[in-house]
Amino acid sequence: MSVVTIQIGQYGNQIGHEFFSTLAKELFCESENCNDNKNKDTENKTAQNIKLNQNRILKDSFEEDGLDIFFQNSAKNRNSYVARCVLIDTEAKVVDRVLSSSLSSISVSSDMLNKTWSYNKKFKISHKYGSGNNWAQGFYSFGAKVVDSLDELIRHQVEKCDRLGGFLSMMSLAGGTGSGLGSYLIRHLREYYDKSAIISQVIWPYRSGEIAVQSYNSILSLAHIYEAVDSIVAFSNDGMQKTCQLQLGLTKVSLSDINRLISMNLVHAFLPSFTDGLIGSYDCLGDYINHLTPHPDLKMTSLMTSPMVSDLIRPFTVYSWASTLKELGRLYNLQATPGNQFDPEWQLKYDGTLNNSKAFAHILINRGFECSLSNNHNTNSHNKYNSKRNNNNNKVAVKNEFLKLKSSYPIYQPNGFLFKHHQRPIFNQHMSSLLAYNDVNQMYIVDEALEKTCKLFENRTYVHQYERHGCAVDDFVDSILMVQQLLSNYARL
Ligand SMILES: Nc1nc2c(ncn2[C@@H]2O[C@H](COP(=O)(O)OP(=O)(O)OP(=O)(O)O)[C@@H](O)[C@H]2O)c(=O)[nH]1
Ligand SMILES: [Mg+2]
Repeated sequence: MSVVTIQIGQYGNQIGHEFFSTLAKELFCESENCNDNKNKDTENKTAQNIKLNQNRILKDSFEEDGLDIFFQNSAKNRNSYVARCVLIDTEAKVVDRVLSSSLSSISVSSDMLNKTWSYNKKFKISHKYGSGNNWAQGFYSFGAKVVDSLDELIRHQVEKCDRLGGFLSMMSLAGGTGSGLGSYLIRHLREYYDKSAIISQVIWPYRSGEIAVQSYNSILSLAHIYEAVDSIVAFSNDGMQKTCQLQLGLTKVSLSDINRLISMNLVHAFLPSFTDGLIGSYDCLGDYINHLTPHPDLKMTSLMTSPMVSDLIRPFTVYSWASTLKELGRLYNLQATPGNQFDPEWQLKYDGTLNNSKAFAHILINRGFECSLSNNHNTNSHNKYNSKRNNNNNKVAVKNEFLKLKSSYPIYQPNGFLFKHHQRPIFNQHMSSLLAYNDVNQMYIVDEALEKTCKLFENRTYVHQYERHGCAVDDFVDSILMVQQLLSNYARL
């Protein structure tokens, strides 16, 4: 099941590049963590060899599957991979930079096995000038202009997939191209690929106004993509900045730091993982959508990962499932509880306004040694290896922390908490956990953007700039109503 990624606008292209680089680093690398030497002394040589072979098979299929989802093997060189991706921006600068940096990312180190990745230059569309942070310019002026060429490129990428697992689009909500042209394209995609999965990864702007009309753009794009996509995976620049400070200990946070963190979350979420007791091929977007956003009214999701440690202290960090899951629970509760530290003003403003005590669904993914909850379901090769490796202490720790995490947050639907795992460690960490959640937490950002939009719109501030590109006052009214409905859907949880 392969996924075609579509990078739109500055954010879309920058995060897309970081995402593919993180994937490549992970999948090209002979992870030393895969070769578990820890129990050397207690096991005889034959057992060790069996284990090493099992690890190798497991690792190979993980890497093969992971690569096949997001990359195509180059016909000329089997060590070189081409991202299954279409790149679009209305100005050439960012796309060109991203294209050239992927071409120069040729690895020479032995642990990367001399594998390389790049974009295919033919799959880019760019123009001279951007959309000037104007959603209407991206949607109305550029949308119709570029949609046919885009269609063609996307169709070509789809034809290169043995089986299409869906589309992953990446864009900001606040700019003009990503939000405007991106919304146009996503609606168009839905018309042509009505049965395919579409996940849109978006970034909320910094709250303290980078762009005067950012709330307009955010509300217009959210309203225009909501129906067309299956899930929205959203991060906010403020939230990620705080996470960089809290988890990575950074004092000065750049957009690159934020992008690196977002990419790690996405890679954790979409690389292969298994559900106990389920046999079958892995469908990264489908599995996410089926569990987290099966309801058409509730599609807002986000991700968090633990442990997130800086490269500097990673080699000196001692990992355990108990501490990893405990940390995840702590971070989640920090974010979920009114009075969270991610945004202190939220407490003052929203305490009690929204019913922020409920989630619709969660997915927990554990990656690394002895990560499974059970050893009873030998239904696929992964579990078979895993069960042999499970040591009781770790299993108990995983189970205890898992149950705590599960019960710390009431979930609306029965069986709303899905547990997934894969024994292959990632990010050079023996163990790591990701929580994907569909809950009311993000609603404070939506609510705030809506409030700002309504304030501006009351006096028709800046509206003429949108009308110039064919955006009617009714577009604003419909979008505001749509987002109000979205808020009330979550408030009912
Ligand atoms: N995290 C992160 N945010 C970014 C990045 N680039 C832009 N943004 C955010 O995206 C918003 C602006 O959107 P852009 O993606 O720059 O706009 P665009 O889609 O290129 O549209 P135009 O430039 O108006 O044509 C702001 O909220 C920025 O903070 C990035 O690399 N990382
Ligand atoms: Mg731009």
